[in-house]
Amino acid sequence: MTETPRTALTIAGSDSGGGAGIQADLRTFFACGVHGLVSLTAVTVQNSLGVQGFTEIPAEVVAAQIKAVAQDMGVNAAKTGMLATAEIIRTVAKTLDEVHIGRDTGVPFVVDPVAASMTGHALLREEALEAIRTELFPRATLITPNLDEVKLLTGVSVSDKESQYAAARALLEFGSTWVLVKGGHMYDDPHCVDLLSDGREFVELSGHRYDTENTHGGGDTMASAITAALAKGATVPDAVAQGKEFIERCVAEGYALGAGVGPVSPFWRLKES
Ligand code: PXL
Repeated sequence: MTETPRTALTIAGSDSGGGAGIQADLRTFFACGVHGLVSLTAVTVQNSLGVQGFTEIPAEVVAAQIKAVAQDMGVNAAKTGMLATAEIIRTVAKTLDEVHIGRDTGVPFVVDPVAASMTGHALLREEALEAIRTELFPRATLITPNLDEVKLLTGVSVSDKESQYAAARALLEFGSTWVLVKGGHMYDDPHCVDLLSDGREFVELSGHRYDTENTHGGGDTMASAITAALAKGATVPDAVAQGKEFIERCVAEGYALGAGVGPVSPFWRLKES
């Protein structure tokens, strides 16, 4: 009989263009060999040129999806992406406690604090930032902000190594076990250096910077690859190292689709296996 794979749950929004959101999460989970479970939070209307708008799913339906899959199928690791509203964030936090997912439960929980699309369209109502800080970060095994999200969440503008370390320390104050401050948006750095820390250990992960336009869904893909590795039992530093290696290949193999920004691609993993 076929062995049942480990499971990873994504709590996130849909991207009609198929490159970010739950679509990025599910294709990454598939490429990484874990079974993807979904709690849908919002439906965005978008293509390669940008987000035209979104509608959120009622908070009780977000909670019901989490409970339905957690109680029957079991969750080995979970992540959040676009959460849209403060009400959804508060409901997700309460529901994760009920089904025993989070930093103190043995089921790792990754928070990717998605605030806006790459083209700058808000994917989170402004008042919801505080709920991310107070409701989600204290429950998180790992948080994975990019530099725009770091600025929104802490006020720290990261421009060099020193400010990246300061941002990591400031973010850990909100209560996650680990923080990954992604340096990819420091465009004058020829490398993409991400900083991982739990407050004691500081690990710099350096990657190649590719000259490409096609980076849509990059953050979601990296967080999902990390979540998949955690679902398979990796430690946080090992899972992040695996996620970094994975996203680098996905960026290298991003493709043009539509007139705007194309998606990163996990297809290389399927060709290799
Ligand atoms: O990449 C961030 C993101 C997450 N989730 C959804 C998105 C986007 C970016 O556009 O549309 C649904």
